[in-house]
Amino acid sequence: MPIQRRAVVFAVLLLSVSLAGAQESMISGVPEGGGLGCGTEFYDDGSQESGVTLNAGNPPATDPNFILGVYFELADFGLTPDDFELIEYCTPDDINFGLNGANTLYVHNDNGAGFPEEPALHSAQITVGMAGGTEILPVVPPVPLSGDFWILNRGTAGQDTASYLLGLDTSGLAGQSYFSTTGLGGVIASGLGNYMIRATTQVASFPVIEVPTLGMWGLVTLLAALADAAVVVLQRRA
Ligand SMILES: [Ca+2]
Repeated sequence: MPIQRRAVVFAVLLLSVSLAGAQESMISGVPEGGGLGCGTEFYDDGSQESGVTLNAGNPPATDPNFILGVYFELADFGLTPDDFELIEYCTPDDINFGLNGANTLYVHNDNGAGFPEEPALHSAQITVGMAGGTEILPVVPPVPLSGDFWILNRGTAGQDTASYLLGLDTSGLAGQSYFSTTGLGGVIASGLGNYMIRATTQVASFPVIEVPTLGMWGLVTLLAALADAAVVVLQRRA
């Protein structure tokens, strides 16, 4: 990266403005197009205007208490509890922020009170920050979802400290994006926009239970066996 550009990026990071909450910050970079065309459940508009991080300039990518996540409520999408499963999730990487690194996304059930609960149902690594394009994360085999759920970008041991970042849609505010600096129980609604994580679900593929077909001779044999058993019982009682 040219020295001037690196300096601009560094300055942008230092000047990041926290608009809501103490440590949720918007960061800026160079848009390189793209657009998020994936997902069946989402709250963003598909175009990434910015990025969001926590503790701008020193994002705690290794601390699991630091969380950027989307709360997916079934009622918003006409989904029925216990009737669907997650097959994929995705996030954009359409802006060059001049930094690049691994982040880890986690899928959690809601605890019924509007907070994600342990344990994570699925996790996958993404690489964001250099406009690498949409990250699509397949879930194989699909994960059954019993109700409202969350997908979180959460600090994870071993990650690059400077890489904690998530795509941000500032075109609206759906109210389903949350951040935390104190773990799962401390999530707070974002005031910056919609964090860009999308889910793809399908109607659950329940396991098929095989019922053996008896046929005529099988049925006769079964009835004969039951009759024998009845005779034995009667003889014992006599
Ligand atoms: Ca947008």
